[in-house]
Amino acid sequence: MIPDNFGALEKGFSSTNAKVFVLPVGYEGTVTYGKGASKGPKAMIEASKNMELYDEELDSEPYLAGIHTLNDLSVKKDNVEKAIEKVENSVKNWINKNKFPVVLGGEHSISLGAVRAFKEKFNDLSVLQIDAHSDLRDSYDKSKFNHACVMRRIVELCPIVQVGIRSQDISEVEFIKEKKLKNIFYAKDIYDNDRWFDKAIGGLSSNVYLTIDLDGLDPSIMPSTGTPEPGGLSWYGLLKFLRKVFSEKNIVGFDVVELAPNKNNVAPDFMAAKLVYKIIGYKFKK
Ligand SMILES: [Mn+2]
Repeated sequence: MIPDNFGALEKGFSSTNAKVFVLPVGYEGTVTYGKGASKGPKAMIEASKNMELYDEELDSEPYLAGIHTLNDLSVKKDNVEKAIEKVENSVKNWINKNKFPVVLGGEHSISLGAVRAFKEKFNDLSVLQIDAHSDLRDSYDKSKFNHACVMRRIVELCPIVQVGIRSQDISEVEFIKEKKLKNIFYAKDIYDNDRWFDKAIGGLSSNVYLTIDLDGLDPSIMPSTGTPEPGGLSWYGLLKFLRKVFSEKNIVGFDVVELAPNKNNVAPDFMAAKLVYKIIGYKFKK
């Protein structure tokens, strides 16, 4: 019987003594187009069970830090604010126990709960977002907590750096101008070079929460998202950037959201799982 947890780890590495706590949040309530994000966490965990645990880039075995997988946080579909609050309370609980939380989505709106929890603990918190969309609308579909508004709610709490952006509404562009937001790295400017790395990292404070909407990656490699956009980040491009971020900043926790799995193509599920594992490796590499 294969252990049913992230990485299919034996008890010694998956108990509550682990440093990393994986919090699956299969919440999907405000998604506007392609559905299926509620199945994202399960698909990532399933894929992770078939993943090799040695990392050749780091020459290490990231699971040795211990990875504990929690039960999915079940939340009613029609109550996004409740979902955000539940994520906040759960994350707060684990950071107070000195765990490193990894939130698996689910739709992007849940990231707000994690950011609220970290903001309480780290006054200087900033948020690094990988995404095709800037998610800066004030409200959408009559809700201020729609997944298209998540970064607007977050920027009300702390500074943000946005990477991979290539899909916006004019109201978001006006907001960016009005607030003089400087740290938006458009896909069109960054896809073929690394010159932006230092500037992007320079926009972050020392304690950083990382939120990865998988549609930040190119749909040729990550088609399993509700709102795919052409011209996204590459696998190695993203990893190279993240590795530099981890070498210069203290990442306090992260999420990977918006995986809408397609049972006819499991490669994106494996990619999402591997991304989570890579990031755990960057965090805990000796
Ligand atoms: Mn997005």
